[in-house]
Amino acid sequence: MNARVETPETLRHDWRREEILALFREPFMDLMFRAQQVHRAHFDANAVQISSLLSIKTGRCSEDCAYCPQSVRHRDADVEEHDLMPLEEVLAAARQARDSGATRFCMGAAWRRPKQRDLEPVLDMVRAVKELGMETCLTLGMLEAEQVRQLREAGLDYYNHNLDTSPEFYGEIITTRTYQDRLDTLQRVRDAGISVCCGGILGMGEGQEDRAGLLQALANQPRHPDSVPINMLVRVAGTPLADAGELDPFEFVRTIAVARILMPRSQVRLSAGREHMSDEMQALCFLAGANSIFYGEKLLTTPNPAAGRDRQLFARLGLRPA
Ligand code: SAM
Ligand code: DTB
Ligand code: SF4
Repeated sequence: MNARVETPETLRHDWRREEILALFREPFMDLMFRAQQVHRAHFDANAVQISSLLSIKTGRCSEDCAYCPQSVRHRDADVEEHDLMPLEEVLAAARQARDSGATRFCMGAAWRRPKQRDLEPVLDMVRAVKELGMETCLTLGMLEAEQVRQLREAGLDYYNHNLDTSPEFYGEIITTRTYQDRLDTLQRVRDAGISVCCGGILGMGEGQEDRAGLLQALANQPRHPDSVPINMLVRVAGTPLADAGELDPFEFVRTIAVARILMPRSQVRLSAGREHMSDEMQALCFLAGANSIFYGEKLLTTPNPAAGRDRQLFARLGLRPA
């Protein structure tokens, strides 16, 4: 095994697919060891950053993302639709998240791209959540440069926009916007100096090639995303992926480990899908280099582990909120 620890000076943006696949094919123990070495060179291995999520506008989205219960095309998916929430309700949720230990508050809206009249109240939310002393994150779909500028001015810390999967598999999952559309929004966000949160979803029927392709696309951007959410597909009834086959849990853990090795200084977030993971599986993900989670009993529209279960897990593993 060729275990060279990555240092900031050797952050790479030229990963080849074959090199990444070679990492995926390493014996599990070797891969985990290497990921731990990289992880410990850059982070406190016992600290996990905690983010909390709120869906500020739910459902009736015009996009056709096959995994998503919020698409207007997936009428059989059961979500509680609502327009943009009032500021006071958002603030109450943020306060509660802060008081239970979250340091970042992530607000998501089911839009293809926000209109100007949508964005203005969201700017107020960013300002108000920052005043609570929390980091702010938004995920609103595609953005124009002027919108990014306004978000920057309001003090937004992070923008989440996922690549979701490899360029090759992408067309199987979404047809209403292109991979390049997503890369363009990410570039605008990066250029404005807002931290980028960008990751993907596993277990959508993609192959290992595609998981490697997703990580390649993430790592080979001009800067590694500051935060990399790795979601396990939540199979929601009424969506085209409701019956997707289960991904081998070890393959999920391997993907986290490879993400850690490729993007040594990024926060790798064990995101959606924890509700159906055992504590042992989550511990393996942390061992592979995941160092962030979503905390609180709801993601956007689907359940997340209850706060009590997470507190217990942290205590049993000796993990600390970062
Ligand atoms: N509409 C915006 C967008 O797509 O950019 C923001 C909200 S969207 C729900 C945020 C992300 O949640 C998606 O990019 C996708 O990666 C993730 N997501 C949505 N549904 C999911 C599911 N069923 N399982 C896992 N992740 C999911
Ligand atoms: C991300 O990568 N995962 C979060 C967040 N970014 C916005 C969303 C997960 C959503 C899971 C399905 C749902 O609850 O609707
Ligand atoms: Fe809309 Fe986002 Fe869901 Fe796609 S993932 S359907 S863009 S809310």
